[in-house]
Amino acid sequence: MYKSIETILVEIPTIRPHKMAVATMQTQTLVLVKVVSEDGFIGWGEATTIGGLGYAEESPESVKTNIETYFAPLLKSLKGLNVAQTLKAIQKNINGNRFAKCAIQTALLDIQAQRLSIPVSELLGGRLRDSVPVLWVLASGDTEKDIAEAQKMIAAKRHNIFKLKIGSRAVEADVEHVLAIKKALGEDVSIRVDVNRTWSELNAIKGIQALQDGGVDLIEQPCAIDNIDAMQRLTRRFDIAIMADESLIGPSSAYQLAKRNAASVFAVKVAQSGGLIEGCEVGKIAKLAGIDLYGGTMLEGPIGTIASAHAFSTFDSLAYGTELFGPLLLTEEILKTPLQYQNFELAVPKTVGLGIALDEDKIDNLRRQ
Ligand code: MUC
Ligand code: MG
Repeated sequence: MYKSIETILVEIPTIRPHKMAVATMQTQTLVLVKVVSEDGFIGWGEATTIGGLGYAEESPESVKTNIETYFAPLLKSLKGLNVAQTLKAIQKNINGNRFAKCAIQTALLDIQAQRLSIPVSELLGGRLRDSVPVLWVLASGDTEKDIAEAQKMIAAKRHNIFKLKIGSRAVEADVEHVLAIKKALGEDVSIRVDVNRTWSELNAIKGIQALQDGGVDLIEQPCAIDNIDAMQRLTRRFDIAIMADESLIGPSSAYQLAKRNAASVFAVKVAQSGGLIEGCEVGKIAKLAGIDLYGGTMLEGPIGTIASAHAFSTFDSLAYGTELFGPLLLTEEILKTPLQYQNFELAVPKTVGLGIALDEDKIDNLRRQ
């Protein structure tokens, strides 16, 4: 059924240093997976992460090794199965490795959607929208530079919602930085913050109170990944939206977080969920629990970004929009036609499969040797 599975690491410098509490990125390593089926279709998937092992449990190198050593031989050995049965066989034979599983699943769905002449969104239950709102992340590390960057984005109609990466300075310094940006951009511009799990619960109470009073709209992952009790208490204590990001790793954890009222918003990431299908399952759990949705990113390049957009286009409500800006942070384009960002939104292609065409010469030039 599948005759070749190739994992390619591509190194692309970012347009500026991207400073987060978990890592400062100057280059992003895209993890691209190309699958060729025996009936002649080519499917692409992506398993990009942030900061090596700084963010999640899989690194670009572990994904490549595990796909080559375990996923590829398994896929080549499976005969006569449909996509659902193939994914089931992967689940049965391979534990963990959500990013690698997401990349392989994306490529198989890309192939199947091409075979059926439909966009990937239609395999996932069907799109409810043809574009998704996209915010921008301010992470230069400098307040004045961030304000200037945001003003440029608003003027160009690229983004009008901003997320600020905080958590590496003292709470007071972070609050001062965020509120200066909020004041400069004005009432109508939504400001959210991502603490990337660095606050203790006491620091969180102090920081969230000040940010809520200052007009910030959302606090992302204030406390440690496993500190669900703190997330629950903060969600109950404050009116401001508290969003789970790193604590949310697929449908079972979505169920646990929902059951414990440990977030008012879920940041759905297809790689963290273990695939596009599982990302949609997280969306369903949120819907049933009355939790709002936000489309997250692992700062993927265009493949993971558009795959996520296909999944998020099927969500009933996407109350907090998305952060699918990954390709815009990179200095090189690996598509023959870039993704379409306009009027503060990203278009979800209507053509078959993922609806993108890779520039394989460019990929060859950028690949890690
Ligand atoms: C994260 O924690 O949300 C998403 C956007 C960004 O700048 O960093 C990522 C990771
Ligand atoms: Mg986050």
